[in-house]
Amino acid sequence: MLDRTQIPAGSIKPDADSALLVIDVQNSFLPGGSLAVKDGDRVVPVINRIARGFANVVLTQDWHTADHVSFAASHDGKKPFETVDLEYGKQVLWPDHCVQGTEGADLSKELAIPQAALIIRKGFRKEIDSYSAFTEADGKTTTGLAAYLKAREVKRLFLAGLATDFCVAWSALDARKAGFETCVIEDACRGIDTQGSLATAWADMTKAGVKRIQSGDIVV
Ligand code: VGL
Ligand code: ZN
Repeated sequence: MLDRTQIPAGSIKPDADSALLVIDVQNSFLPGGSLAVKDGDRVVPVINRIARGFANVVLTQDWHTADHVSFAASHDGKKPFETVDLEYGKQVLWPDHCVQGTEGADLSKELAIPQAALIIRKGFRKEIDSYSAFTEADGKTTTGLAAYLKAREVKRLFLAGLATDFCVAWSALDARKAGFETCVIEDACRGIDTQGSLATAWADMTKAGVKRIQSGDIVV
């Protein structure tokens, strides 16, 4: 049985209908950051290399208030990686991260994608998180990204960044819901992997028709 390796290396050529979405490559998620993703910095050279093949690039930035509902510190007696039930569903609680205007929220200085045309900030309202670049955690408030991409006649999305099992996966699932062909570039992402989240995310993405590719599959 063939698996994703059936896509020959170097066989995908980004075209005018393609866009690269670079998710949350921010200091808080990089080594030394408050919610450091293991080997998170390793995605940066991979992303910089493939980005050269894309005319359309959108960056995202997790952008929380200092007292954000997704922070464990905002809930008495709760610790990071525990969960709470909120109006919009189950919320994993995190260490404070990506606070608006702080260094942790800055994009990595090592990212080299000068042609990036748009930065989408998300999770900027105190009461509601947004892992997804498309729709906030209430499942209905839009960031406007799908409409932007459709207005630009983008049909095919490639996702890279942090973290595979949260903001990348939720963005990829919403991209499918919005009707985009969606590829996640596995080696251009790293996961947090709490309570089985990485395996669950890949299972959900596969079921939704998200393609799992490697950076070497892309012609740049
Ligand atoms: C993320 C946890 C909390 C992410 C953002 O970028 O994947 N994860 N906020
Ligand atoms: Zn966050």
